[in-house]
Amino acid sequence: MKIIDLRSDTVTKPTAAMRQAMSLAEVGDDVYGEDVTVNRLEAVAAEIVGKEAALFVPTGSMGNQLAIMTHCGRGEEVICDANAHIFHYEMAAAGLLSGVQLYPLANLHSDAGIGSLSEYIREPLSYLPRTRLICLENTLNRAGGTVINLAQMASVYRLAREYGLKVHLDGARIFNAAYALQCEAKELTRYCDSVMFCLSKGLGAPVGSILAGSVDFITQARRCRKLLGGGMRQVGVLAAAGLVALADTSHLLVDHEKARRLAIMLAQLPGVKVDPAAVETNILLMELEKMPLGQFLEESQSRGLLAGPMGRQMVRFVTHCDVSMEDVEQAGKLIGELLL
Ligand code: TLP
Repeated sequence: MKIIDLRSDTVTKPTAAMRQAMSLAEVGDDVYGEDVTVNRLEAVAAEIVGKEAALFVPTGSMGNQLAIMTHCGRGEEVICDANAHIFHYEMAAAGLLSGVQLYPLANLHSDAGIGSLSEYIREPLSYLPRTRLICLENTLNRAGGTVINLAQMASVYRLAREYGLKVHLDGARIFNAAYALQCEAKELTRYCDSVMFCLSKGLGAPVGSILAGSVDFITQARRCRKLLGGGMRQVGVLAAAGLVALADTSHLLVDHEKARRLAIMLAQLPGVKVDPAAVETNILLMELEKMPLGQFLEESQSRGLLAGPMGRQMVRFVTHCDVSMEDVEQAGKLIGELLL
């Protein structure tokens, strides 16, 4: 049975071009700074997001945690959206590794949320924690891959500057955001001090993410990466795939069309709620009105369709380059049959 895997864009496999580049990659010991392929990837990545320097890290989670560890001191506070990946899916690492407290705000990623953000920045009183960092996520995974626009990012950055805070952008899917906004990734990352983006999601590389920022920031983050056991030696074999991934990101736009197509199909079905207008990128959330989530996921799996849970009654579908438009239409049909 053919499997249509819409659990995540993390399931994408390296292309033939990536595998070839990996097999030919020139490598060296990256802890000594001698892996020329890693050095090239870091230079290219820094340029793409308009930052002075970049660091190749094994995962997006490590990139985010290095940013928190580098920007913050113990006992300080990080404001984030209540849907943020760093809050839900990073194993409480911010508290565990950096000794910071997350302050998750409902709907931070909205005009209203940004409008009231200053209320949550701590006053400089001796008995309060110190706010140090605002973490944004574009696209916001848990909200269904939604996008915050340039004006919203600019407002947060301006406010952060006013209060002497730093801004970190979890841009795991920054290129999806940029395509949705019809701008360059660089335009978005102007409004943050550091950014993490993933090579191993919709871009299809097998492993790896990038953390970018100022030279000083990356120098310190590199020390923290070693501290966490992330010094990776001859890792040019992986960086080579990352370079191929960054050479052409335009297929992400097609992924957005696939998600919209699926949303339109699902919106017509009984027993579920889907808002096609809410689908801005490659992630689509479907609310089950009657069927228990576990039952839906089991029955769709038995028909060859994999999806993921998001909360208690929400199913997440993520489109990517390893599923075709036909696969997506087939998925829509299968779900229609399952819900009958
Ligand atoms: N997201 C994964 C799961 O962890 C939920 C997925 O399937 O979407 N930031 C964002 C916004 C992410 O979506 C993810 C991964 C990460 C960071 C972490 O990246 P990795 O998995 O490389 O640690």
